[in-house]
Amino acid sequence: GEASAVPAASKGSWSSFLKSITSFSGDLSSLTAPPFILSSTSLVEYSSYWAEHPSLFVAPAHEQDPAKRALLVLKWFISTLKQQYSSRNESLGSEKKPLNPFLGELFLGRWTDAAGTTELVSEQVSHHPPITAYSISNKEHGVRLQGFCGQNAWISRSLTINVKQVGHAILHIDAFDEDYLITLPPLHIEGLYSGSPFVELEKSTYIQSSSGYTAKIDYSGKGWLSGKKNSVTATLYPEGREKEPLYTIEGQWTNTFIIKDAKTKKEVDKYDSRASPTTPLTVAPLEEQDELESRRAWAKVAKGIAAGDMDVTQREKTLIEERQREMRRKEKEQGREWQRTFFTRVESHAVFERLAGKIGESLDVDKTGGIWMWDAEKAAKAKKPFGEQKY
Ligand code: CLR
Repeated sequence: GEASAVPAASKGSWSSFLKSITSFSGDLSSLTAPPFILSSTSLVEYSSYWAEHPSLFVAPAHEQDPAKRALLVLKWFISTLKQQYSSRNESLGSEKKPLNPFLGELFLGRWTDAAGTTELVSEQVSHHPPITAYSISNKEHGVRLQGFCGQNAWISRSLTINVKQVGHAILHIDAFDEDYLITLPPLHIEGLYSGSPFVELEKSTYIQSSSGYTAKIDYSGKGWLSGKKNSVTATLYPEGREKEPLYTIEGQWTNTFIIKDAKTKKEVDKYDSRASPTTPLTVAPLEEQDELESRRAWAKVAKGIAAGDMDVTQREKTLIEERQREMRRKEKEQGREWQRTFFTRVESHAVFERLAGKIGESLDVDKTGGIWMWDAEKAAKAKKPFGEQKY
């Protein structure tokens, strides 16, 4: 069998965890995992993976040719996959179980680099089902990404956790008043048996632009087509003309991919993640953070996890959960609902509906607790990080 990554003292708890999940399906936050596989990072922080290379994020805003612009959006999207799906393996040694965000939890920050200031607002807008909404924007370049997401999971007999992502993201480019609808890849978690879980992406996703271009991205892993792990291929084509691609992409999202002109087969661009360092996100110091901000709210739990002290971890987690239950109880009693800080639930989403139809997507409102939209009015009133009052 595979070499085990489970610490000797955790062998028992890991095998009982594996036994307990064999018939699991539904909400991943309900899984109780052994301490060694817990991370002290809340899932609300994962929204930051979308823009750890701010220059790639804003690049499309400066391309005049609409096809090349769509290609730059595709390039940026593929470049984010490494942070999204393999950064825990790199920083923590394996995939870990993130903290379950509480309703209203916020993660605010900014990247400051050659692309200027790129701001991140991430908010847990629903607890049942767990849904995170986010907005990432760079005003100087006129680019904003808005989205919301959740996960549905089930286990297959081979001890693989299968995850379907619900929700989507929309990138808006002011200069061209253009939108790109981005769908999210299904994934599965392997390596559970040996205690070293990792993510593999599967099937395909789309990026549909309002300017009439479609990108289809296909994912495969080890022992599949190319045989290499984290493989990706993509084509960019004029909407409805899949057989007439303009550009093709091939490679591995964890290291390099090559972009070719589909007609001439000549390489036009390439991306090497190892040669593209990320820009670190700046968050306010804990003492300046709001009580709803993730790192401040979870600070004691995080300390417990870091110290391997499960008593402290459990006690502090329970405190947060009890406070949340009490708040929900009061709201129910008074017939009101928790007011989200930056987002609002809306009945319909015109941009989404216009673009989704072209790629056969639909909104699954039941699974996302609604359609979540950035609310500029709320944001103007909200307290911002770094002591600023206005957004
Ligand atoms: C969240 C949204 C991000 C992309 C992303 C990456 C990894 C996913 C995560 C999402 C959701 C939670 C997730 C995680 C990988 C493992 C983790 C599915 C989709 C689960 C909850 C951990 C299960 C516990 C085992 C490791 C024991 O944009």
